[in-house]
Amino acid sequence: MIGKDRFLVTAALPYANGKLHVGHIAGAYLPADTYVRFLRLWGKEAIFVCGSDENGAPITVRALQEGVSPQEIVDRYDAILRSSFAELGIEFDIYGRTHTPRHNEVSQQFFLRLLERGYLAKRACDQIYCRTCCMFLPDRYVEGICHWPDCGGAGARGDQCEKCGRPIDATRLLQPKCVVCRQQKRPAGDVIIRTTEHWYFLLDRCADEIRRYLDSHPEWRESVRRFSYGLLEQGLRERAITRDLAWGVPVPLPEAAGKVLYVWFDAPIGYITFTRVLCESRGQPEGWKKFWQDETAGLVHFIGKDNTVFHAVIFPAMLWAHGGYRLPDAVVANEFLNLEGDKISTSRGWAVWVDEYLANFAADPLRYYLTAIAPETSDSDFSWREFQARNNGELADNLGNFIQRNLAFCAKYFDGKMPEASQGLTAGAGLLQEIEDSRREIAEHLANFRFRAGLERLMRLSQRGNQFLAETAPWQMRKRDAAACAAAVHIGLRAVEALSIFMAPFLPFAAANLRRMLRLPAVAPGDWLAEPRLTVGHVFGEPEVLFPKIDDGAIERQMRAL
Ligand code: B3M
Ligand code: ZN
Repeated sequence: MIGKDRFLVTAALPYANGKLHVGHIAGAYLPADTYVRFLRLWGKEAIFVCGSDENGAPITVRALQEGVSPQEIVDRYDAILRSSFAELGIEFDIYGRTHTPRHNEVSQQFFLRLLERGYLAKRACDQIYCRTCCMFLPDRYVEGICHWPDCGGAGARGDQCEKCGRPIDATRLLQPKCVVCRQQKRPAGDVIIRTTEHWYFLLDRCADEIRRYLDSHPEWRESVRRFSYGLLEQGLRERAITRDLAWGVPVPLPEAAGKVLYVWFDAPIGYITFTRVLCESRGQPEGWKKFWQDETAGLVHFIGKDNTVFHAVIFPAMLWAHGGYRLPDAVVANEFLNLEGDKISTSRGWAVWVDEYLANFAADPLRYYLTAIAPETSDSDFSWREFQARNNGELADNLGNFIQRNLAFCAKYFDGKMPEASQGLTAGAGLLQEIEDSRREIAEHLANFRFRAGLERLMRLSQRGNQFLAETAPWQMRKRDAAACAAAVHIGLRAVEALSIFMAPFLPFAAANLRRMLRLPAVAPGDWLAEPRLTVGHVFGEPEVLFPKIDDGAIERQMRAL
């Protein structure tokens, strides 16, 4: 896919009913941002699309809990989400909102097209109704025992079982309970099954196409393929895509008053809405089509694994059933991040919140750590002690140290100017080759969504640089062979320049600081493959500490706050 010229990269739309924690960032947003930054450095056109997921039950129930309007909830959290992403350097080209007239219009058109093409059917159906709340309960707000015979897990929600991950029919949940009542600390609501009518997406009719689609992507991560084929084996079933709720995208049919589109129907369409709004804002109202209708573009979704069913099966089926759309090239799903050995839980407050992290630490150490332990193929664990160790022992003592030593040495003995490079320094030839090997191998890893491996390869280049300094010891060589010393420092600084580019997708803030120290322009599209800019006599800026160490006290305060 890396051969394509332009890319649309999306990250799962976070619900605008809560703050972001490190699990969200590790799950989808950080790898997506790293990937987009790399694509641009590689010389590709890339647009990065995300936005607040503002419709659906998660919002209405939070509003009920707080006794405020859903609009107040989404306004509050949309602002918090935006600032958290910005401060982490997760930079979208558009960060939209789904509770907007424009998104309603795009979603309703999509719905009517499916209806016209015969992929929707109206069905009377039984739904869980809470007589205490006087409302039909959305899936996420019914909880009970999973109805899959080989699971039977407790805590299954009305849409998906947390234990086996399979889709749930809320009316088949065993011992259903109303979550809204529980959260309102009321006695368990009087939950009954009541008949209503909803429109169903005939997903079962898309099974053959979805199988062909999955078969065409053997390169996808095994976890996504296994889960998606598993759903096909169980048999795809039609899914209700409307709800008896006041908050959401109104169903565009006269007989559907009081009903809205199911949030998981409209949310993925948000990727299309936001692409259209972005292209219109750039004076290219038809520009969205070169991403959504043109296979020569790369279309990549970044998600957490609990969103796999919607991104690898249901949304592609919607796009196919609608007609005129191409299907995504890649669905990159990370597994879960745990915290100090336990599952992150917003309800239990067991989380490291992004805004609280940023009040105490810089963004890059978190970006570094979350990439270094990224749950790409299995769950991983955030530990404050390890966070400190990796910042101090790797970012500071390896990468920061190598950069610092070269610039400080150059400032002290070469007047802060890029020294002459004489030939014949074999050790230097090894490091120059290591730079070229890293350029190719890091790119290969990032182009294939292997972010941990890409970062490890970057750190290996820096380690090799530190070894080079130890082997050549320019501070000793200076007295006996000034030319060879100059060559060693020249080559070390070439490695520093290469690192300023290769680290940029992972550590954008440090890369920008380093470029300033090098008196080089900020990294720009295509720099990954560009010729080195540093020439003999280039004047450097003052070296500064790129990665300050984190002391025990700062970590102990965080651990106590958990
Ligand atoms: N907001 C679910 C989630 O945050 C949902 C993602 C929508 S992506 C179209 O896990
Ligand atoms: Zn209730």
